[in-house]
Amino acid sequence: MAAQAPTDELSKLKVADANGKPGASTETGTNGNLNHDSDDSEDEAEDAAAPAAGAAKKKKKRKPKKKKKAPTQQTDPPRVQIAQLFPNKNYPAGEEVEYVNENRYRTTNEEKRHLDNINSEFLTDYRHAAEAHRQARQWAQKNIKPGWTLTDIANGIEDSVRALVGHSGLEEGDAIIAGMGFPTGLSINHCAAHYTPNAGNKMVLQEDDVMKVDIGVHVNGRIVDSAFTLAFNPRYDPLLEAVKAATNAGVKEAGIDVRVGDIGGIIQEVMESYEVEINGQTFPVKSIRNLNGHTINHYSIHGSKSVPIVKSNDQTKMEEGDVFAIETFGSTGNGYVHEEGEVSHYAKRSDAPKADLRLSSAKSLLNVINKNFGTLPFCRRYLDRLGQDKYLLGLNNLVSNGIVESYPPLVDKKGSYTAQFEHTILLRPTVKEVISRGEDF
Ligand code: HZT
Ligand code: MN
Ligand code: MN
Repeated sequence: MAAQAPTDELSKLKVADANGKPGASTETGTNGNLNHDSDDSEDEAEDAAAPAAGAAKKKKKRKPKKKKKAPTQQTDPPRVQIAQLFPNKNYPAGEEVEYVNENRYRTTNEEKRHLDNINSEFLTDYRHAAEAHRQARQWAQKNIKPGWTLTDIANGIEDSVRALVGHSGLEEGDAIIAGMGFPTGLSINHCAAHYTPNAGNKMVLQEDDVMKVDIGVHVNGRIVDSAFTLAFNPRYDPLLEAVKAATNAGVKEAGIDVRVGDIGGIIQEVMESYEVEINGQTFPVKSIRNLNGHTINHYSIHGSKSVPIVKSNDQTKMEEGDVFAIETFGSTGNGYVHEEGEVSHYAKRSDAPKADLRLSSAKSLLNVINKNFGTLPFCRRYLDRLGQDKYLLGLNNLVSNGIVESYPPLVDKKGSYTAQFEHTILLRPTVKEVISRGEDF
């Protein structure tokens, strides 16, 4: 194994200028968060205003010359805060798509534009989280190779996310208000979702593996949920293409007043128009019928609406203001998953009962969960890094008492291969914004 561990040392190598939009850094800001490009014209203006010859000599108070600073660039691995790269909170927009049919009027409608404007903090936080997501996954796509351990992959991604959204006024007292939105999913082959390594996991990524990388980033509780699939053997290309096309079809179909069941039908139609040949055997690509997309609420990864990925008569409509994770899964197996294997993912239930806990380890663990995650999903590694140990009895007790929900790995039949692509979309009053869209997917 030519395992190349991710390094914590900041390489001198600079990557793409993050100040993507020309003019973004020229806007005047009031928050003191400007990129201080020194302004030499100030001195020239002083010269021009100098008293004419013969007048009493006035001692010039020259400001010391400031060095011209280049706009800050991202490092490799990414460790420069997104807030520093985009002064005045000018984070890049996602893909903005105009509504169609009866909702065409929304883009220019005065009232809808007003509603959009009063929601600007929501949008700023979402765009901030989405840019961190794009930069962390760019690192992942470039660096993850067969031979890496899943633990090194998870740490590489999570160290990036935390550095990108961390610090700089984003902490209120003790509460961290930006960071991982949920544990990084690293689900391989027949495992479709909710796998991340627990402590001591020595699993190594293999050349013929198909790995779903599902990353959650939140800023002030606005969670971007977006995933892609990595494979190194080109034989999986049609599988990955099927799922990418199916997700894009779902993203395209989504909109205000659209019925979620109709989206499922379109996703399935696109997904199941593909087949994939593996070792001389041809497999139809199936939509995994018991997995679906979902709404996202503030500090809560799953809201009350689902988006099926097979034909369904679910008449639930998408509405203005909804945030959806549009995710589709394709499989060479049964197209049906079940829970199996050691649990890594957990989350406190938002409707958690106020039980009087008998077990002191459960009581103290609940305090740790409340303080560090609230209702955001977490994994055992996140407890380990907080210095917690011997917490399993307490954790299982919280699950038994219905306070914490466990999310076991979701797997199709052994020997099968599954793929996933996922985007978070905002149904803004004026436009649909595919907030997690990048050049990659
Ligand atoms: C649960 C726990 C997590 C939400 C979907 C998902 C990853 O399968 C309604 C529909 C993170 C996310 C979730 F730690 N799940 N998206 N990305 N997993 S889900 C779900 O439980 S609830 C689908
Ligand atoms: Mn996800
Ligand atoms: Mn999701």
